[in-house]
Amino acid sequence: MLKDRLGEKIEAWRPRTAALLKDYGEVKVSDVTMAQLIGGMRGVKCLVTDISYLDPEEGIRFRGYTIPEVLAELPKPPGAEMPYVEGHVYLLLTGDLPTKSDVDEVVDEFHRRSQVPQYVWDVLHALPRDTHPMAMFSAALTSMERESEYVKAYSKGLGKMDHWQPTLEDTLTLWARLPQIGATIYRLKYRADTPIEPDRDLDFGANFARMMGIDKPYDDVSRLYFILHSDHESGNVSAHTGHLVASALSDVYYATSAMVNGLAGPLHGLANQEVLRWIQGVMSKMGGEIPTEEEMKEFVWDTLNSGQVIPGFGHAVLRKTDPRYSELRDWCLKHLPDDPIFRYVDMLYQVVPPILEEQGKAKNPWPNVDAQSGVVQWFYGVREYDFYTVLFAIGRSLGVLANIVWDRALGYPIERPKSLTTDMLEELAGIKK
Ligand code: NMX
Ligand code: MLT
Repeated sequence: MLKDRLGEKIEAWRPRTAALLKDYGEVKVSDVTMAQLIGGMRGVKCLVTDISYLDPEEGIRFRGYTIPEVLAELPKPPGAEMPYVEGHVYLLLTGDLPTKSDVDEVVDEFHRRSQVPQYVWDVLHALPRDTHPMAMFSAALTSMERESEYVKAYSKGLGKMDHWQPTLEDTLTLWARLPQIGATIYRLKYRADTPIEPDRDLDFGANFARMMGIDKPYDDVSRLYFILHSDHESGNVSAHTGHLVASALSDVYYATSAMVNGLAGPLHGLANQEVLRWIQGVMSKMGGEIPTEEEMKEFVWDTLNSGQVIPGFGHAVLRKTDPRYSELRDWCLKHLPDDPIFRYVDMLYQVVPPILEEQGKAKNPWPNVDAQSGVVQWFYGVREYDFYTVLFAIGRSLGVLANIVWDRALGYPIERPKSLTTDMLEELAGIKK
């Protein structure tokens, strides 16, 4: 059983955290400079997670496995190119590669918990039809807060060491419902409110594709997409927000909704919609023609000179092409090499990095995942690009909630860093007495 396996892992892990805290609590991990304080805490080592680690040169590893390793090692549904999302969930939670029967158990768990309450659909219908899909998604999640098993257990008096158990309950229920909530928002907003019921024989990715109303290989696209976006260590806005909110012992419905709100910013997850919006702008100026490299360079410079960022490029930690970008590019090269939008995206890969280098501001001129993810969705018929960040959010919830379960298991306290005033900084700098 997943819960028993996780329980064993947690029991074995706790003494490690306890020893670090008790015997090595004074060991210095990081210094903080003035620039880091004012500059978004870039590079300050102040969070702990074992779910994933981001190396600036190599990219993300999930539980120690690179993206190609994860895609190769996790069990796959019969005939599928991409692994079960449920297997990835097992890996994120336990740190172990699952067997096929481990995966089957998670598939069953999700089916058992997947019934979305009617009031969620009522909430979504009550919102104005031009509400952004991320706001709809966030509202749907918050509305389910009344279901929290954690809140019920806490109000009865829950020992600190047991907090992870009802948190896991809530987590599994929330994960099980996300594909239907996401797909139903899509069908409500862009397909004349024609929701498609889930099929309880299908896995997470295939069910999502079915409920979106899109044929194969969109099931594999969905599996790939959710796995790639699942986690990016803990400092990014969505992961950090989820962790921060949960540290107040807010339940996972609140924490996930908050995570979604953070992901909805254009410098973070919303960049995937911005990439397609930017490309569409260029296409309409070009009358649908593919620009020459020289013309594309002009569009890029125009954007930069008007003070905007080039969406999908740059990163706070990465210093190379994002391996998630490379994985999606490989998918495009295999399945849609001649797609006109892919040709735009690929031309941007050639054109943008040297321009960002010449401009000399961005520390990383290379593309991130968002530069390459929208084109895949577009190709399979999801052309309403303001929906793309919901897909990111479904994926990101996998890592964020796995982290929250472990935060509770290891008893991490409420997060509360210290702030200083500008006067104090000027005193530290010696400018002011
Ligand atoms: N286009 C133009 N300018 C850029 C870009 C870009 N793609 N990336 C960084 N810069 C600028 C940045 O705005 C800053 O300018 P200023 O000094 O005038 O404020 C300067 O370069 C230094 O920024 P960095 O230290 O390189 O980047 P930072 O760590 O602050 O921010 C991002 C990282 C990802 C927010 C930034 O690269 C960016 O805005 N990229 C475009 C938006 C994007 O693709 N976001 C998605 C990130 C991935 N995700 O999914 O979340
Ligand atoms: C992410 O996946 O969260 C983004 O690449 C942003 C980040 O890691 O800073």
